[in-house]
Amino acid sequence: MSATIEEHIKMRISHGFRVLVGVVGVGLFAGHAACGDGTSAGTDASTGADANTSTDANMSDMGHMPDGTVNSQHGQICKMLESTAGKNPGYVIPGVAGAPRWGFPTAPPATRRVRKSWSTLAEAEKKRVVDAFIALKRVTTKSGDPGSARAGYKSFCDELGLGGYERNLYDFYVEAHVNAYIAMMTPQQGMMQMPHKGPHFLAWHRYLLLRLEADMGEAIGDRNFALPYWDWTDCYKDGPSPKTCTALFGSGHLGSPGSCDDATSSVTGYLTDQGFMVNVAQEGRDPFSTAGVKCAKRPVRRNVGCSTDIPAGPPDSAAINGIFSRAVYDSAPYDGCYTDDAVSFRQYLEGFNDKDLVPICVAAGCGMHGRAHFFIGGDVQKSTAAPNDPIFFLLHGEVDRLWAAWQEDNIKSGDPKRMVDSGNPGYPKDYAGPLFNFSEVKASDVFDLKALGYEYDTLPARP
Ligand SMILES: [Cu+2]
Repeated sequence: MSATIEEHIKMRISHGFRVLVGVVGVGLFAGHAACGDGTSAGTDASTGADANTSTDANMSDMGHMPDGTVNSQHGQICKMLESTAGKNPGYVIPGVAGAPRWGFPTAPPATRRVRKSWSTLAEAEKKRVVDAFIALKRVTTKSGDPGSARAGYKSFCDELGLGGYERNLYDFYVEAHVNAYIAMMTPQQGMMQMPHKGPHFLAWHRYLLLRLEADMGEAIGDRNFALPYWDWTDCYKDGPSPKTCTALFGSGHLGSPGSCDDATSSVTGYLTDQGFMVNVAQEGRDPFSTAGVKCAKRPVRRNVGCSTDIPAGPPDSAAINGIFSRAVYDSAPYDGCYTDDAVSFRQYLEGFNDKDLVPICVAAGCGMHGRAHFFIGGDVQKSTAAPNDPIFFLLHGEVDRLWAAWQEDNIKSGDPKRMVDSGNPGYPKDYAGPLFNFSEVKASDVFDLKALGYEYDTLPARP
């Protein structure tokens, strides 16, 4: 079994990545040999009565698997990658190669933008943030707004003949995120460039937010606009196993948390009332192909607190504390299949769990960032088009903030080994290279957030 998988992976990697395979070959194939072990356990059918939910989970953003052990997880994630081998030689790239560095300061900024916790904003400030998201939907190639030229990206909807929509600066981010999955493990995106399940996870999303933040600021005419973040621990104000998060939702801004009665529960409230609609989504079993791309207008979907196969609530402070004991940024084989007691910071924060978390969280992908996605449900959980819900960007603001805190600790430690690459000890230097779809930026360009002109109002207390 593992030999077959290795052949598939080799096929996907193809000639363009032979050098890369040479460098990380041992780790890469060690990882996928282990995937074979998990696959042979054949647990993907053992999802029981919860089959529908499980199918949704299989195609989710996090590669979460609903049942069983780490080994079955390990097998299924790799199995999905295997199933895509050779299928998508001609996906489209929605980005613009060589595009300007959105959001990058041209000189050291005199003042830094301060990203604040969503729950500390006044109602009017929350509304203004939502207005900025809505404004991006209105920046089209024809609108003539500043930045409208950047809305001229290639869209899956056009390329696949599914009917177009008016391309705009918001849906660029949705398409870029879908594309990040479809291109996984292709010649265009080797393992070390994967925006998910690899070392670039944090850098790629940091850059995505940086660009979006600059676009939002431009759209509302405020160059100092700072994107707020969702402090996951705020939801525990609702109780020890929160089923909702009153700190996050509101009919006057982000809208309703949705309902558990309906898997396609639509967001109601200001966001939807102002005409914020999904234009391009991804549904279906295979997040690594274009087969599940859907192009139809509809409201955002949410099912907050409805997932039953993870602990209730987003990551709590105990879970968050766990990341600060991870001394190494990332470790071989640098993938989402890897599980080890010494799991790296990136793997832990992305949500591929250490074995010691199995009892509370049996599935790789339901820890940390993955768990937050599951808590929101709907578009954020069930699709690679997770950025369709603006909450996605607040969620990733928290991920970025936790990385910032971890970086600060490692820089402060004074240990020269820990200071390598601006506080990313263990960062695989050979892979600090260009980001997928944004080749104008290297991962190492975004390591130092202060040089990028922003900071967080607070960093979490460390254990
Ligand atoms: Cu993502």
